[in-house]
Amino acid sequence: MRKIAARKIAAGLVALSVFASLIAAPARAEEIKAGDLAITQAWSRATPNGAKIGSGYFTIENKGTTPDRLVGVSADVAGKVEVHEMAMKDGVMTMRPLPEGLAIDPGKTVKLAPGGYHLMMFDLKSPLKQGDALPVTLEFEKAGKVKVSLDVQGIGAQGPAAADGMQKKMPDGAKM
Ligand SMILES: [Cu+2]
Repeated sequence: MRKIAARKIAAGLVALSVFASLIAAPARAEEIKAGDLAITQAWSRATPNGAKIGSGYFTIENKGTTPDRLVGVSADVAGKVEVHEMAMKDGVMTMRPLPEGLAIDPGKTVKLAPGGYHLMMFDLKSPLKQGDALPVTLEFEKAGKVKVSLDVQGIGAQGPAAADGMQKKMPDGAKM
């Protein structure tokens, strides 16, 4: 009797966490739509005074049936913005700009996050401050120019504010 009840609860929790992971991203962040693209969880990290380089992250979902491509980024606060990828090379983490831009295939979600794809802002004119909404313009091959604002988190942040708690809770819940 006890066992059955425990199993039912466990099954319920699994269903709940699966459901939570499905709805977490769109429900918790502002979604910006541009044609078939939906951009969510746009965030950045505060920079120390005098720093000339900042980073930016967001998630792009292509809900359409044709591929698109992020080909350029600009921000008033930065002299230049590049889309970078990080990769292990001979045991060393390196990063490099994507010469062809970042492909967003139909039906796919591409996430820019620490340790992976990211925006790199050069020649910052002023430090990025926690709590700021930093406007950047993304340029897509098909969807055109899209303005998004990056939610500036603390200097050591590893994710957008709303998703932070989820990332900590999800792995445990998902294993049940
Ligand atoms: Cu970089």
